[in-house]
Amino acid sequence: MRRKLVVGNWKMNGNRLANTELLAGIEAAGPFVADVAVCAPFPYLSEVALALQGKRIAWGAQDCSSHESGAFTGEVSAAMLAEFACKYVIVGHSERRAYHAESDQLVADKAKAALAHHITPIVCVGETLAEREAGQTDAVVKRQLSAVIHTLGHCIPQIVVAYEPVWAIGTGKTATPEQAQAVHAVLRLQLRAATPKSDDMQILYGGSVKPDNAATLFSQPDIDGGLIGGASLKAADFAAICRAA
Ligand code: G2H
Repeated sequence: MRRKLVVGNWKMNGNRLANTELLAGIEAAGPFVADVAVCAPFPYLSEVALALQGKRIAWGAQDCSSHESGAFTGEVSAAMLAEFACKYVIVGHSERRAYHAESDQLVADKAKAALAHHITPIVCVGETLAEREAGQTDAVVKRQLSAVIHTLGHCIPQIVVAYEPVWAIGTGKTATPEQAQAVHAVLRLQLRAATPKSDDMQILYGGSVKPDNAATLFSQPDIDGGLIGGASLKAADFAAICRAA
Protein backbone atom coordinates (compact mmCIF):
# COMPACT_ATOMS: atom_id res chain seq x y z
CA MET A 1 0.00 0.00 0.00
CA ARG A 2 1.57 3.27 -1.14
CA ARG A 3 1.46 6.29 1.16
CA LYS A 4 -0.03 9.44 -0.29
CA LEU A 5 2.30 12.44 -0.60
CA VAL A 6 1.34 16.10 -1.06
CA VAL A 7 4.14 18.54 -1.92
CA GLY A 8 3.78 22.31 -2.09
CA ASN A 9 5.83 23.94 -4.83
CA TRP A 10 6.03 27.58 -3.81
CA LYS A 11 7.83 28.52 -7.03
CA MET A 12 9.23 32.09 -6.85
CA ASN A 13 6.72 33.28 -4.26
CA GLY A 14 6.78 34.24 -0.62
CA ASN A 15 8.75 36.36 1.76
CA ARG A 16 10.02 35.74 5.28
CA LEU A 17 6.89 36.93 7.04
CA ALA A 18 4.44 35.28 4.64
CA ASN A 19 6.39 32.00 4.82
CA THR A 20 6.25 32.00 8.62
CA GLU A 21 2.51 32.59 8.60
CA LEU A 22 1.93 29.99 5.88
CA LEU A 23 3.90 27.29 7.70
CA ALA A 24 2.17 28.07 11.00
CA GLY A 25 -1.20 27.81 9.27
CA ILE A 26 -0.41 24.45 7.67
CA GLU A 27 1.02 23.11 10.90
CA ALA A 28 -2.06 24.20 12.86
CA ALA A 29 -4.35 22.44 10.38
CA GLY A 30 -2.50 19.12 10.75
CA PRO A 31 -1.57 16.43 11.45
CA PHE A 32 -2.43 14.83 8.13
CA VAL A 33 -2.70 11.17 7.19
CA ALA A 34 -0.71 11.83 4.02
CA ASP A 35 2.97 12.72 4.00
CA VAL A 36 3.33 16.46 3.43
CA ALA A 37 6.26 18.59 2.27
CA VAL A 38 6.93 22.11 1.02
CA CYS A 39 9.56 23.07 -1.57
CA ALA A 40 10.75 26.60 -0.89
CA PRO A 41 13.01 29.03 -2.77
CA PHE A 42 16.69 28.56 -1.86
CA PRO A 43 17.14 31.66 0.33
CA TYR A 44 14.36 30.56 2.68
CA LEU A 45 15.48 26.96 3.18
CA SER A 46 17.30 27.61 6.42
CA GLU A 47 14.32 29.37 8.01
CA VAL A 48 11.89 26.77 6.69
CA ALA A 49 14.11 24.04 8.12
CA LEU A 50 14.16 25.76 11.50
CA ALA A 51 10.39 26.25 11.50
CA LEU A 52 9.64 22.65 10.55
CA GLN A 53 12.32 20.82 12.51
CA GLY A 54 10.71 18.12 14.64
CA LYS A 55 7.32 18.67 12.95
CA ARG A 56 5.57 16.26 10.63
CA ILE A 57 6.04 18.39 7.52
CA ALA A 58 9.15 17.82 5.41
CA TRP A 59 10.86 20.41 3.22
CA GLY A 60 12.85 20.58 0.05
CA ALA A 61 14.06 22.71 -2.85
CA GLN A 62 12.82 23.33 -6.37
CA ASP A 63 16.00 22.53 -8.31
CA CYS A 64 19.61 21.52 -7.88
CA SER A 65 22.75 21.42 -9.99
CA SER A 66 23.83 18.24 -11.72
CA HIS A 67 27.40 19.10 -10.67
CA GLU A 68 28.99 18.32 -7.33
CA SER A 69 30.75 21.69 -6.93
CA GLY A 70 32.84 24.17 -8.87
CA ALA A 71 32.64 27.17 -11.16
CA PHE A 72 28.89 27.19 -11.81
CA THR A 73 27.79 30.71 -10.88
CA GLY A 74 24.30 30.86 -9.48
CA GLU A 75 23.89 27.11 -9.14
CA VAL A 76 23.09 25.27 -5.90
CA SER A 77 24.41 21.76 -5.33
CA ALA A 78 22.63 18.80 -3.81
CA ALA A 79 25.34 18.72 -1.13
CA MET A 80 24.28 22.22 -0.09
CA LEU A 81 20.63 21.20 0.07
CA ALA A 82 21.61 18.21 2.20
CA GLU A 83 23.20 20.59 4.71
CA PHE A 84 19.75 22.07 5.23
CA ALA A 85 18.22 18.60 5.65
CA CYS A 86 16.13 18.81 2.50
CA LYS A 87 14.18 15.61 2.08
CA TYR A 88 13.08 16.39 -1.48
CA VAL A 89 14.18 18.34 -4.51
CA ILE A 90 12.01 18.95 -7.56
CA VAL A 91 13.89 18.34 -10.82
CA GLY A 92 12.74 18.81 -14.38
CA HIS A 93 9.75 20.99 -13.63
CA SER A 94 8.31 22.12 -16.97
CA GLU A 95 9.16 25.73 -16.10
CA ARG A 96 12.83 24.69 -15.82
CA ARG A 97 12.62 22.65 -19.02
CA ALA A 98 10.95 25.52 -20.90
CA TYR A 99 12.67 28.65 -19.53
CA HIS A 100 16.10 27.16 -18.87
CA ALA A 101 16.25 24.67 -21.75
CA GLU A 102 16.79 21.71 -19.45
CA SER A 103 17.15 18.48 -21.42
CA ASP A 104 15.90 15.05 -20.41
CA GLN A 105 19.51 14.01 -19.70
CA LEU A 106 20.25 17.06 -17.57
CA VAL A 107 17.14 16.36 -15.51
CA ALA A 108 18.27 12.75 -15.08
CA ASP A 109 21.74 13.92 -14.00
CA LYS A 110 20.15 16.26 -11.43
CA ALA A 111 18.14 13.35 -10.04
CA LYS A 112 21.36 11.34 -9.76
CA ALA A 113 23.13 14.21 -7.96
CA ALA A 114 20.24 14.45 -5.47
CA LEU A 115 20.28 10.73 -4.71
CA ALA A 116 24.03 10.87 -4.13
CA HIS A 117 23.20 13.14 -1.19
CA HIS A 118 20.24 11.10 0.03
CA ILE A 119 17.70 13.62 -1.21
CA THR A 120 14.62 12.26 -2.95
CA PRO A 121 14.26 13.80 -6.41
CA ILE A 122 10.70 14.57 -7.48
CA VAL A 123 11.11 14.11 -11.23
CA CYS A 124 8.54 16.02 -13.27
CA VAL A 125 7.34 14.86 -16.67
CA GLY A 126 4.54 16.16 -18.84
CA GLU A 127 3.43 17.07 -22.32
CA THR A 128 2.55 20.44 -23.85
CA LEU A 129 -0.87 21.13 -25.34
CA ALA A 130 0.54 20.79 -28.87
CA GLU A 131 2.04 17.42 -27.99
CA ARG A 132 -1.25 16.22 -26.48
CA GLU A 133 -3.21 17.37 -29.50
CA ALA A 134 -0.73 15.57 -31.76
CA GLY A 135 -1.36 12.34 -29.84
CA GLN A 136 2.18 12.31 -28.43
CA THR A 137 1.42 12.40 -24.71
CA ASP A 138 2.55 8.86 -23.90
CA ALA A 139 5.64 9.07 -26.09
CA VAL A 140 6.74 12.37 -24.51
CA VAL A 141 6.39 11.31 -20.87
CA LYS A 142 8.00 7.93 -21.62
CA ARG A 143 10.96 9.64 -23.29
CA GLN A 144 11.38 11.97 -20.31
CA LEU A 145 11.19 9.14 -17.76
CA SER A 146 13.36 6.84 -19.85
CA ALA A 147 16.38 9.15 -19.49
CA VAL A 148 15.98 8.96 -15.72
CA ILE A 149 15.56 5.18 -15.70
CA HIS A 150 18.71 4.69 -17.75
CA THR A 151 20.75 7.12 -15.69
CA LEU A 152 19.68 5.87 -12.26
CA GLY A 153 19.62 2.14 -12.97
CA HIS A 154 18.81 0.12 -9.86
CA CYS A 155 18.31 3.35 -7.85
CA ILE A 156 15.12 4.16 -9.76
CA PRO A 157 12.78 3.07 -6.91
CA GLN A 158 14.23 5.90 -4.81
CA ILE A 159 12.63 8.67 -6.86
CA VAL A 160 9.16 10.21 -6.81
CA VAL A 161 7.62 10.90 -10.23
CA ALA A 162 5.29 13.84 -10.85
CA TYR A 163 3.09 13.95 -13.92
CA GLU A 164 2.37 17.57 -14.76
CA PRO A 165 0.64 18.24 -18.07
CA VAL A 166 2.09 21.59 -19.14
CA TRP A 167 -1.29 22.80 -20.39
CA ALA A 168 -2.73 22.37 -16.89
CA ILE A 169 -0.05 24.28 -14.99
CA GLY A 170 -1.28 27.49 -13.42
CA THR A 171 -3.97 27.74 -16.09
CA GLY A 172 -6.92 26.62 -14.02
CA LYS A 173 -7.35 23.73 -16.49
CA THR A 174 -6.94 20.46 -14.65
CA ALA A 175 -6.57 17.12 -16.37
CA THR A 176 -9.69 15.09 -15.65
CA PRO A 177 -9.06 12.28 -13.17
CA GLU A 178 -9.42 9.85 -16.08
CA GLN A 179 -6.92 11.72 -18.28
CA ALA A 180 -4.42 11.88 -15.42
CA GLN A 181 -4.93 8.24 -14.42
CA ALA A 182 -4.35 7.10 -18.00
CA VAL A 183 -0.92 8.75 -18.08
CA HIS A 184 -0.06 7.59 -14.56
CA ALA A 185 -0.82 4.03 -15.66
CA VAL A 186 1.54 4.42 -18.62
CA LEU A 187 4.27 5.66 -16.28
CA ARG A 188 3.63 2.83 -13.80
CA LEU A 189 3.94 0.30 -16.60
CA GLN A 190 7.22 1.83 -17.70
CA LEU A 191 8.53 1.70 -14.14
CA ARG A 192 7.34 -1.91 -13.85
CA ALA A 193 9.62 -2.86 -16.72
CA ALA A 194 12.51 -1.18 -14.92
CA THR A 195 12.11 -2.38 -11.33
CA PRO A 196 10.20 -4.97 -9.32
CA LYS A 197 9.49 -2.18 -6.82
CA SER A 198 7.33 -0.08 -9.16
CA ASP A 199 4.19 -0.70 -7.13
CA ASP A 200 5.83 0.99 -4.13
CA MET A 201 6.75 4.12 -6.07
CA GLN A 202 4.79 7.33 -5.71
CA ILE A 203 3.52 9.07 -8.85
CA LEU A 204 2.11 12.51 -8.06
CA TYR A 205 -0.22 14.59 -10.22
CA GLY A 206 0.41 18.32 -10.62
CA GLY A 207 -1.40 21.03 -12.53
CA SER A 208 -4.09 23.26 -11.03
CA VAL A 209 -4.89 20.92 -8.15
CA LYS A 210 -7.36 22.74 -5.86
CA PRO A 211 -9.34 21.79 -2.76
CA ASP A 212 -12.40 20.99 -4.89
CA ASN A 213 -10.71 18.62 -7.36
CA ALA A 214 -8.05 17.01 -5.16
CA ALA A 215 -10.11 14.17 -3.71
CA THR A 216 -11.27 12.76 -7.06
CA LEU A 217 -7.77 13.02 -8.53
CA PHE A 218 -6.22 11.32 -5.51
CA SER A 219 -8.81 8.52 -5.58
CA GLN A 220 -7.46 7.24 -8.89
CA PRO A 221 -5.53 3.96 -8.51
CA ASP A 222 -2.18 5.26 -9.79
CA ILE A 223 -2.33 8.81 -8.42
CA ASP A 224 -0.42 8.85 -5.16
CA GLY A 225 -0.81 12.50 -4.22
CA GLY A 226 -0.04 15.87 -5.73
CA LEU A 227 2.52 18.53 -6.52
CA ILE A 228 0.69 21.74 -5.71
CA GLY A 229 1.66 25.19 -6.98
CA GLY A 230 -0.77 28.09 -6.61
CA ALA A 231 -2.95 26.38 -4.01
CA SER A 232 0.06 25.69 -1.79
CA LEU A 233 0.43 29.40 -1.04
CA LYS A 234 -2.73 29.60 1.09
CA ALA A 235 -2.65 27.54 4.28
CA ALA A 236 -6.36 26.74 4.21
CA ASP A 237 -6.29 25.54 0.59
CA PHE A 238 -3.11 23.54 1.00
CA ALA A 239 -4.39 21.95 4.21
CA ALA A 240 -7.65 21.02 2.49
CA ILE A 241 -5.68 19.33 -0.31
CA CYS A 242 -3.52 17.50 2.25
CA ARG A 243 -6.69 16.28 3.99
CA ALA A 244 -8.05 15.04 0.65
CA ALA A 245 -5.04 12.74 0.20
C1 G2H B 1 2.40 22.72 -11.58
C2 G2H B 1 1.90 23.01 -10.23
C3 G2H B 1 2.97 22.75 -9.20
P1 G2H B 1 -0.11 24.75 -10.20
O1 G2H B 1 3.50 23.55 -11.88
O2 G2H B 1 4.16 22.22 -9.63
O3 G2H B 1 1.46 24.36 -10.18
O4 G2H B 1 -0.76 23.93 -9.11
O5 G2H B 1 -0.15 26.22 -9.88
O6 G2H B 1 -0.65 24.43 -11.54
